[in-house]
Amino acid sequence: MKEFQDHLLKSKRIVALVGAGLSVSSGLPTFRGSQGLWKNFNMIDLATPDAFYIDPGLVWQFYSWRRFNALKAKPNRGHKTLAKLSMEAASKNIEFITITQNVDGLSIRANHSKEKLYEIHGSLFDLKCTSFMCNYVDHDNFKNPLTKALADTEYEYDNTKRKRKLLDDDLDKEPSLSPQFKPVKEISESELPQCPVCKDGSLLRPGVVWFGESLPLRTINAIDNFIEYDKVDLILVIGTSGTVYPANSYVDRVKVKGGKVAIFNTDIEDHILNGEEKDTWGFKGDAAELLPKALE
Ligand code: BV8
Repeated sequence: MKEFQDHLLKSKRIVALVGAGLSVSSGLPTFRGSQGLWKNFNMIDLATPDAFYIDPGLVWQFYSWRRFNALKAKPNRGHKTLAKLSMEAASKNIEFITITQNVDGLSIRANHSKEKLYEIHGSLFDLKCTSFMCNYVDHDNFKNPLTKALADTEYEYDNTKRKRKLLDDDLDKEPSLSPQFKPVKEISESELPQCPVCKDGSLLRPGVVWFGESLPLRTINAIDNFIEYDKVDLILVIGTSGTVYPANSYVDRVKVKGGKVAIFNTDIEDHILNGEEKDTWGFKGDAAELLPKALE
């Protein structure tokens, strides 16, 4: 940790790349560790335009369940540490940004500086019209449930059992949770969130980036500029499996320009933990516990 902290103190340009693991301590499930958690569906299979086209009622129940749990969740010490760094960076003459793949809104609620936070996959609390002719977007809509029919998706994601297992090696095994969900039910389009502007009553959809959809260009350009403009001294890779493109491309882009990497994850390969990976530190554990120790 000392070598890392020495480098941190010298770093003038830092990027934090955040994934679902940062929100685990706030009680929210990851994508990878939660296969089949949501009513025997793979969450990845629900985060696609096709899934929404085929069964908007099912996808809206999935997102209503995630909105409910994200609203119930509280930012943890990991979110707050990054937020504090974002607020203090300028006074320490540090250029800092957080790139989050998470859509749970917890970084903003932790008072992270808005202009230094890039929610590259959007937010559960943004809604947008599905009609090509309409550009209606509703930001920061925390109404819960969004419609009467979606009220039944207020399930508790009961991860108390997981908490005890948080650092166990069997984290990747199927969570031994009995699904706490009522059966997914048929919901007609008329009972789903509708665009208030469109005359033809188009559906609203969650303002997130689904698999197969491109990320907001403005966001991508801003991140590219930050990474390419000048050498990033350090990228903090926090609670992410690195499976999703283009988020996962940022680590190599920093490394190839001479930046160093610090990984905070409950699941880290031995060669990284043993310091065998060049310019890479690995800190195994819960990001909510590790970040305050490492960064404050
Ligand atoms: C794009 C929003 C191009 C929705 C998300 C093959 C087929 C089809 C597509 C592709 C393909 N190959 C590549 C692609 C592209 C695809 C992709 O990467 N697919 C992957 C699955 C292979 N990418 C895209 O489609 C992207 N778009 O490429 O556009 C394009 C260009 C022009 C025109 C059209 C298209 C869009 C990707 C965005 C998808 N949307 N989210 C929603 O959230 O519902 S991504 C989604 O996955 C979430 O954001 C989530 O964050 C992410 C999963 O990643 P992680 O955050 O890393 O989460 P994960 O569960 O995987 O890992 C958790 C980690 O935490 C683990 O390592 C675990 O060990 C660790 N952990 C657990 N507990 C803790 C912890 N760490 C610390 N502390 C703890 N306590």
